[in-house]
Amino acid sequence: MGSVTLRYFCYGCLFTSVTWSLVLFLYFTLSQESQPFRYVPIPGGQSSSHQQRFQPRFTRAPPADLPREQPHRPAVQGRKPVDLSPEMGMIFNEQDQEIRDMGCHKHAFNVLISNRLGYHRNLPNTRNEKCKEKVYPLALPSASVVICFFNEAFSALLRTVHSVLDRTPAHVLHEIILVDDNSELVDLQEELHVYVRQNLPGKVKLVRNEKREGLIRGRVIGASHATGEVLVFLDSHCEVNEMWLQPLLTPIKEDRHTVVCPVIDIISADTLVYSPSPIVRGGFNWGLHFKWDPVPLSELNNPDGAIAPIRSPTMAGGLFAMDRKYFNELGQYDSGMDIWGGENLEISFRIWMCGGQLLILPCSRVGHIFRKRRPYGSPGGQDTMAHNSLRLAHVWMDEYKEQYFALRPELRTRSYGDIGERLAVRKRLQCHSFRWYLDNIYPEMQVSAPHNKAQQPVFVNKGLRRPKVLQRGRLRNLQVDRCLAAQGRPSQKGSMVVVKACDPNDPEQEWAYDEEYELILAGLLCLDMSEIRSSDPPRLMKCHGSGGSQQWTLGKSNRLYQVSVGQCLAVTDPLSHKGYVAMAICDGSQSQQWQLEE
Ligand code: LR7
Ligand code: MN
Repeated sequence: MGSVTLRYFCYGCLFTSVTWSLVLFLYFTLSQESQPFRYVPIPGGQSSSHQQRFQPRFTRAPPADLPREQPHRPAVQGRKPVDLSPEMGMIFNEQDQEIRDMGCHKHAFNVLISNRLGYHRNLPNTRNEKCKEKVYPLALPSASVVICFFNEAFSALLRTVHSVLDRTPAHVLHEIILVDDNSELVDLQEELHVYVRQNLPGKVKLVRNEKREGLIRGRVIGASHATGEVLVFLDSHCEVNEMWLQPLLTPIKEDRHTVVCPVIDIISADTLVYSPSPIVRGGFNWGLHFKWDPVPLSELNNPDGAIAPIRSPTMAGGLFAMDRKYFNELGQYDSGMDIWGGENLEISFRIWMCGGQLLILPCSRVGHIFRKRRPYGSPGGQDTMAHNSLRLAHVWMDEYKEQYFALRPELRTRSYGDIGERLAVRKRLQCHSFRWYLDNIYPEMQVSAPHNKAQQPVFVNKGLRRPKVLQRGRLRNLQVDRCLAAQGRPSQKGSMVVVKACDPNDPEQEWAYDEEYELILAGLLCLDMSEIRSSDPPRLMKCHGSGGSQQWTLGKSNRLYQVSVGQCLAVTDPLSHKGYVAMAICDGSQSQQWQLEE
């Protein structure tokens, strides 16, 4: 395609007519042998009324060391490796346009491409080479795969189901349970019924909730229908990769108190391209948002190196396997939690604090479509993440819930329903304290001291002592060759930052990077990333000296990594002159490369 870059924006659903003419011209001149697309149109239905913005909470380091080879299993007949060339998203007529636009609106990913991919495709082998040498027992516990969905795109859901059927040995796959969480899309409901009856008899069960329950109660309902020995939860827009299940079932067979997660590979919401994720593990910040952390050396320091199981303080939430009886003994989920959010940290704390362990298995890979916003809200429009987080803080976090309230003081007096049953779970299982969890499982977590039940925690006051500056200079973005500066004045608290033409003589472009990992502009304000609204862009704020939201790592790889949200600073639209930047999944791309030059 020469120097012309074809780009798909699902987020915001932008595609100008100029681009169209160009795309069509290039398509008709360059591509003669394109194959007919498999095509499953989904007629429109009702759309969900509350659209929430959210931030992909995912970090990637440059996947340099990961092999990108072809699938080692021969392609199944009729399932050619998918050529995700730019034509895949081409719009030929008004119907295509409508599918694309409605898809963006209702599902927040490119449904046109998803439909064209069909229900089967080959995936790149993203596992480390050494995984092939691993031998797993033939006799493994049987698995019930539980997939909850609400208004999911038909093709994405069916690709999830078929990827499981295609890539799981029959003797370990006991069943797949689809829990329709009272989806409003009438066609989805009807088509799915027919499809399951006609094409998926036997192992696939379809359950429909009479009212919308949310993914947390939805999973408990799914689990109550399951009869396999192990429960495997998946989101409804996943694709499992080769040999995904055996590495997960093996540690559970060895110790039923082990809960396991695959590495979650990335399926782009814009292009549906499947790409490998690096090995990271789960953490969280005091805003009670999940984040990815680098794996500490102590975890990698074992004979199996890159492929050994990794102890993870938390899980992302959607993709994990657990002994079914253990799931019940451990208290399933908190059924007082609604719709979305918080349950991932709750079950993670519960596993560790009550005698279990949580592992990530690098040899198990499952792709997930990462969307830039959630295309649905809660039925009453409530902030279910805050409600659920409050419940988890009150049940599990002891005095450390003050860390959360310091960031969310308005929630201190908010009611959160009855937690008696959950406190009883904690007592019955004789769980450790949250302090124990922090000391033993997540010692990397920084705690602001002192914390006191009655008051907000007081941040350590550094008085006049300023941390030592390690480096000074302009922060040049290597893709656009422009420098990071305040959008307004560098003295203006709350100002956003943008990239501007670099000017070596402009003191307003001078950043200081100090031993506390702060980035200070023009000696005035610190680059700060809100832990509460992690979808906001970073801003200039008064330096508070307590790390977290103002802690940035500027590594050899040239990325500017924000510790609290676990993401990297990126130029959002390199072609635009506005110069906007935002936090994004770390993917090692040029837009995320920065150089601090004197
Ligand atoms: O009311 C609902 N009912 C549902 O059945 C709302 C959602 N759902 C379904 C939905 O169709 C989907 O299959 O629940 C599943 C998860 O919802 P998503 O895909 O909107 O969630 P997410 O991927 O944005 O969010 C992550 O965090 C959630 C917190 O509640 C859940 O734990 C998700 O399962 C989880 N997803 C992952 O962990 C995938 C990797 C993402 C990362 C990091
Ligand atoms: Mn998801």
